[in-house]
Amino acid sequence: MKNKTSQIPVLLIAVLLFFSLPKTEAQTIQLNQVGYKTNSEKRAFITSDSEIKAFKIIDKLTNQTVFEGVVSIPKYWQYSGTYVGIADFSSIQKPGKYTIIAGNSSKSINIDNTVYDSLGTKSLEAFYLARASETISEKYAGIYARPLGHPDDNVFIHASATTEKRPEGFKISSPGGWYDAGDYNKYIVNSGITVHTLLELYELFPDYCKNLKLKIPENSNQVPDILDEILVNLRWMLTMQDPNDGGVYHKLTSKYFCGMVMPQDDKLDRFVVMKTTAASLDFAAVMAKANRVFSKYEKDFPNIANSCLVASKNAWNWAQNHPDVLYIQPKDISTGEYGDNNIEDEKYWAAIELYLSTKNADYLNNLPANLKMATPTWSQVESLGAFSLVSNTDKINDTKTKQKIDLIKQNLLNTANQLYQTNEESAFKISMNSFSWGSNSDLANQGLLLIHAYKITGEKKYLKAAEDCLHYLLGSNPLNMCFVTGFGDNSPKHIHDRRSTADNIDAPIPGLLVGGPTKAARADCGEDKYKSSFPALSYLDMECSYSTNEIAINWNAPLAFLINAINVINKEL
Ligand SMILES: [Ca+2]
Ligand SMILES: [Ca+2]
Repeated sequence: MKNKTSQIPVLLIAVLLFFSLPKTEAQTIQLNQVGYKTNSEKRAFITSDSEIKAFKIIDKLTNQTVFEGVVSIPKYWQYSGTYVGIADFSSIQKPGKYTIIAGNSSKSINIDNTVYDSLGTKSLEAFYLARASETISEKYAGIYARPLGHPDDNVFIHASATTEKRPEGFKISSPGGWYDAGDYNKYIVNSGITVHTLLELYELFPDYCKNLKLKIPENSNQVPDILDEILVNLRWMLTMQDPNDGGVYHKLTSKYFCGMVMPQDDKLDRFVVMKTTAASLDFAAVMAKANRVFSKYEKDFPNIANSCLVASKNAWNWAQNHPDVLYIQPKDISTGEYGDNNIEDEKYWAAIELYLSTKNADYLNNLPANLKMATPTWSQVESLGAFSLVSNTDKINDTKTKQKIDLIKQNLLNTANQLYQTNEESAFKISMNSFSWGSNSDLANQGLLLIHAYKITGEKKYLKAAEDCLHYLLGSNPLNMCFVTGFGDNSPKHIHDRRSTADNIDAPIPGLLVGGPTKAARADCGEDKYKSSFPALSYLDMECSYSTNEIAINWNAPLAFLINAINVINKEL
């Protein structure tokens, strides 16, 4: 999009330099391997031991050079220990297939307004493939079809969750929902943020979502397919509430992780474990949001919207009466904890969703007036409430509440501005400067937050920074990896996922975002397997690497949000 004409004198010198470069130096080009929309900012990142000063772009169809440019002065990136120059070819807006040549390296480029379509749908269809308690049929899943796993119709109440009416050993039915990650357990707090993120995509872009056709069994009914898919997990979540008191079980799990087997081959007993305040509040938030969305589909799903609201209020009331029940992993359970010591943010999120669905401003009474907004993760969710406010501002009338909401929006923008600043300073143009467990999803969630900043302000800088997150995830990174299975020319092949390991199919299940680089738990494969001590290079495409190469529903949801949001906004521009 940037006009390159002002750089012509520099360009001529650069072109001369280009042809005088030695032809043997080692260097690489990193870019978005899936492709660019015609009006995207387009950059290749050149990491090289010797300085590469120029690049050119060739149209594959005509074999003609269509652009020659200079590589920016390399900038050191401390997270990978590399010097990175930028080759900007944003001015190429004609759809097509191109080759970029810099030094001795070359790489393919796709430019087309449809490049994100396939990943947009595949990232959502991945949820269908993760459904528990139902046969995954060949008609929709192709080679990834599989028999029904985990009926979950005989789930034990664990000792940590007993009540008079549901004593230890009592059995409930809690079928459906999505497997959480590389394992087959189901966790409410992680389901909460995942469902919110997908509902948020729908609330912000309903018309686009209505036209998203997914390969799922419900794709011929009158309901948008994304809502059909969300409902699969919502219905499961509803079963996780104790109807006797409104409290919500933290998770449905076996006592320990099963082996690397297919879902139908895991025969371990399953339990619901401990009601917690965090699970009840996350549940209350998501059910209140679902009430708003599904109230428009009363004819298709009679009483679902109302059931969601009733369930939400009951869970909220339980949390009011049990304000600080934190999750404590029982001694006989060793699966994922999803423990969280600070649940003020969960309260904040649930209060906002209940306010938006009931119009009762009392829910907002005890909200902290000036809360800093962090990029969302499963344990840090105040921004999810803020996002819902952004997509529902038309529902708010009274002045006092409006003032409160303006402050919340400003706090969201403050965070977006920090992210933008980091992006501006970053050699790889990303808003992230730490590599925690699930770093790829952190970046996807930053992109999601930046999209909301764009929706609030209309300022394109936020949109561009959001798209930069996507470029990194799809290949513009020092590992030269497209971090989504089945996409790009270098993507993960050996993900930490029981299905992908046990199914005897070489290619992993497609459309899955892996956790990405982190130094958080390199003992998983053995410290010596990780070749670099730099955090952005600390990644292994091996099954053992659950710290960097696992997949998870709460990681795929922000990917699906980001790629579909950018796809639709781009169509609107
Ligand atoms: Ca449908
Ligand atoms: Ca929290």
